[in-house]
Amino acid sequence: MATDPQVLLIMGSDSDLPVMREAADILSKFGVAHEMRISSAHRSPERTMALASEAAGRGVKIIIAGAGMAAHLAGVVASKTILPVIGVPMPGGALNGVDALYSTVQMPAGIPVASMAIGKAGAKNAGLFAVQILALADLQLSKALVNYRVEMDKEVEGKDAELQAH
Ligand code: RP5
Repeated sequence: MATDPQVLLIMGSDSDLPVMREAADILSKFGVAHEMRISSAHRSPERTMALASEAAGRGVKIIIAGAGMAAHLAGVVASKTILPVIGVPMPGGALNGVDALYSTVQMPAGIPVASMAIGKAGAKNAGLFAVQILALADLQLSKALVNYRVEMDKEVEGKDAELQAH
């Protein structure tokens, strides 16, 4: 993106991209400038730590980190920045994301990671959670979030009306 990113999305592998796009799509929908990067806590630890430690200086406000299996990415990123870090556990592998969920959510005291659900729902919520944090200091974003909820409510109502008609 041309504009300075407010949200930095880091994923451990390009295989995480289809899931992490859910977060990026939400950020695009709300007009939040973001940047997507691939960097692994295990395969490219120095690059990952540099991305995390340089983020605040680049104007980034929130980091979303998605990884699978022994998912240390969100925790490692959180250890190198005081920006809020939202973790997204990836599905797949022998344990289908439960390993990544535990790795992401079970942070020892002192270095928090806001862990979302496994997979696309978690990635989408990571995007929304980032927008909610930014909306604390942005009235336009908070209005857009209220509108998003109204639309969601209408959608459920529409589906219920359809069901009642049959
Ligand atoms: C993690 O290992 C990545 O985040 C990915 O979810 C998982 C598997 O990576 P690949 O073998 O598909 O590159 O580090």
